[in-house]
Amino acid sequence: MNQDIRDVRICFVIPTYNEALNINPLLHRLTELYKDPDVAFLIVDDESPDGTADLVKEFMAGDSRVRLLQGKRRGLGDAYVRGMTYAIDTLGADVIVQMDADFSHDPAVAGRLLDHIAGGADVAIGSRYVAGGSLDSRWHVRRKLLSRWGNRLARWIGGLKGVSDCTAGFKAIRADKLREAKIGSIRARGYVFQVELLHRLIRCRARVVEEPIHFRDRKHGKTKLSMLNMIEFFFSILLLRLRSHLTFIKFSLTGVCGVFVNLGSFSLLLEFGLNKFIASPTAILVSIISNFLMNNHWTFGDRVMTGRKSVRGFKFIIVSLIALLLSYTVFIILSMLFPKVLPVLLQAAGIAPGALLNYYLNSRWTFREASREE
Ligand SMILES: Nc1nc2c(ncn2[C@@H]2O[C@H](COP(=O)(O)OP(=O)(O)OP(=O)(O)O)[C@@H](O)[C@H]2O)c(=O)[nH]1
Ligand SMILES: [Mg+2]
Repeated sequence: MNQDIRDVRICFVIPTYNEALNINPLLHRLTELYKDPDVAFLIVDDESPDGTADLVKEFMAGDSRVRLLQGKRRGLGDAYVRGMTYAIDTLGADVIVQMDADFSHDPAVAGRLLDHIAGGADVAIGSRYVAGGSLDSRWHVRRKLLSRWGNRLARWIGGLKGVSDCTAGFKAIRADKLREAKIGSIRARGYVFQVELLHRLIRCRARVVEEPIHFRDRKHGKTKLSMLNMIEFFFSILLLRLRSHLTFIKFSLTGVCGVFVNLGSFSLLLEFGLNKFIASPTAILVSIISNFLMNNHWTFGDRVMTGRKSVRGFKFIIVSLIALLLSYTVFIILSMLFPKVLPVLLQAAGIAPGALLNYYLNSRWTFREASREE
């Protein structure tokens, strides 16, 4: 293990469910390999009926670096969220190593993952699908196909094109990136947790590297992969994809609301006897302000943004003017090219590119995410 990584607090987070046959040999191996007093080993056990937790407690008596977090069984994802949050907030971990308890992940390889972190990576994946990586030949062909296709789906539908092993459960991750990725809000229960976590980390511009590993079949015990997990996997990946379009849908809905706010306030101002030439720009201004507030708090509300709200408001107005200019230019050009076409159709044709540019600039500039500002 690289010297630089020894100055940081490392915490292995290992979820267990009925791993009584594996846990002791695993803890022996890990504590032997990683002797530094700043390394902790957190076992997250969910009331395993086979007494896994009791074995961990026995081990803890001889090595205070081993910790146990117990909870109700709500799936692998939930166990990881609890474990990682505890490791960061309570144990003060700077780097998390996540791995299975069944020896599928070779404890010695964790050192190589940590070397990548010391070298500047935010996430180091123990990868089965990069050159040099491999799967246990004893794995049933059905299991191999499931894993391969699960990965392909995650890459294509989930939008994780740059990563070869998107479902890997063996990773070293910097704690500050996990915080930035707001892992506490991950709701994925089963194995799809790995995909959602990676998706969030990549959105936070995490530097990801992949280290080839040989993935061994579990040493003892039974798999917990269920049909329900597979169904959850498929739908969650679709949702991940939809979520990136969701921002655009919210932006469009905000635009539609803006039209109603504009016309509503225009009529109201006329009711109060205001001159229509003053009521019109006032109504436009009111709709720009309401659009800005909706976008700031709702459309892009889940983004972490730095900078003052007033500055964002100013940028929003500039973007609105640029989009207006584009719409108007398209309208003029089309009016010259097709003088006989109904003006309302030409006006509608102008709105489309204006709205797209409006979204693009607001998303990339006005409401830009803090992590994208380097
Ligand atoms: N705490 C907790 N751990 C779990 C849960 N489900 C699985 N695990 C643990 O998560 C790790 C991965 O689960 P596995 O059953 O090995 O899943 P897998 O590696 O895809 O499948 P096999 O190795 O073929 O059994 C193991 O250490 C399990 O004990 C759970 O609901 N809660
Ligand atoms: Mg396993």
